[in-house]
Parts: sequence; C-alpha cells; structure tokens
Amino acid sequence: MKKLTLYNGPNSPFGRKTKITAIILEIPIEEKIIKIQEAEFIDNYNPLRKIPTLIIDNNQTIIDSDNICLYFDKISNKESIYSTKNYWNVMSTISIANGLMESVLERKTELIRPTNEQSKSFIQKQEIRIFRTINWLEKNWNNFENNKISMDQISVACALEYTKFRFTDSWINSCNNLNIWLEEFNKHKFMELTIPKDI
Ligand SMILES: N[C@@H](CCC(=O)N[C@@H](CS)C(=O)NCC(=O)O)C(=O)O
Repeated sequence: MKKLTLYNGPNSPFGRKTKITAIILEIPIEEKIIKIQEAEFIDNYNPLRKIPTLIIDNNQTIIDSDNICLYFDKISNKESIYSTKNYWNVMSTISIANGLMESVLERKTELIRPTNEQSKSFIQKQEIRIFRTINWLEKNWNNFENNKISMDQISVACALEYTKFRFTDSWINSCNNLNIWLEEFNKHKFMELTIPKDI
C-alpha cells in the first residue's frame, strides 16, 4: 500500500470532504493538520498553496478535493460513492456544493481584511449567492431519500455545515427539507469525527 499523506486544515470544508471520503472508503491516510498560510513547503507540491493536498509516497501530488476524493474512490475496494445511475447529477451537485463553500470562504476572507480595504458589494454578492444556492438545493436537490452515502451528500453536508460555522444558520427555518436531512446526516460517525474547529 502506498503512503498517503493528506495535508489538511482544522476547518476546511474541502478538506473535510476528503477526510470523510477516506473514512467511508477505508483508505488509510496520515492526516497532517497545518496552517496553510505558513506552510511554505507545500509550494513544492502545490503551487496554489491550498489544502487539501495529497502526497503519495512523497513523490506524487494530487491537488483539489474533487481529484483526491475520486482517487480514493478508485483505489478503494469498497463500493463507489459516485452513483453511475445519476452520475452527472451527482457531479453537478458536488460543483454546486463546492461553489457554496467558496462563497462562504470568500466572504469570510474579505471580512478579515482591514475595514477600509473591504468591498461591501463583493460581500453582498457572496451572500446573495449563498442564499440562492441553499434555496436552490432546498427546492431542487432530490437525493434526500437515498439510503446509500454518495459524494453529493457528503459535499452538500460539508458546505451547509461550513455555512453555519462561518456565516449563518438563518436559512434552516425556510429550508425545512434540507435542515431535516442535514440533522439526520450529521448523526453519522464520520460527520462527528470531522466537525470544524477554530484554532
Ligand atoms: N478547489 C479547491 C479549493 C481548496 C481551498 O480553497 N482551500 C482553502 C482552505 S478552505 C485554502 O487552502 N486556502 C489557502 C489560501 O487561500 O491561502 C479544492 O477543492 O480543494
């Protein structure tokens, strides 16, 4: 078995996706939690200096959470978590969840900048996109009844939990289906084991 080192952060929603996938697919990884802003060494592997970054046997790198999850799915002996029946639906929902994570992250990053450098219109654009996306999922996403864990579920759960963690849970009352589904999904051990932490 190859040595898999997953560089991750304490609260990255993208990293959380990969960690959960490794748990579900029983992929043995060594997870290293780093502060990405200070992790200059990552540049040798990933010039974007982002987490998650996966290093295989110290000589091959896989960049981007989606590629890492697909890699885990490919090398696992367990049943795939990418449904072949609804493949493009699943892949599009994953992209929607990724976009939600990005908007929450971008908004937060903008708010950390000095007040005189912040753009109100940029923050507003992200907030509109966040609510539009959650409302869209409430109305259109139809994987709630699926008893099998799939990659779109993992991605949506990580995105919604990250929205709560970094921004707001004000949508839970108007998005009842999503909220009920999420509360149930959060009972999985892999969700409990990967709750984002502020360090
Ligand atoms: N598309 C990438 C996004 C990863 C990403 O944005 N990671 C953030 C943490 S949540 C990061 O490393 N940011 C570091 C920085 O921007 O300096 C993926 O899916 O892995």
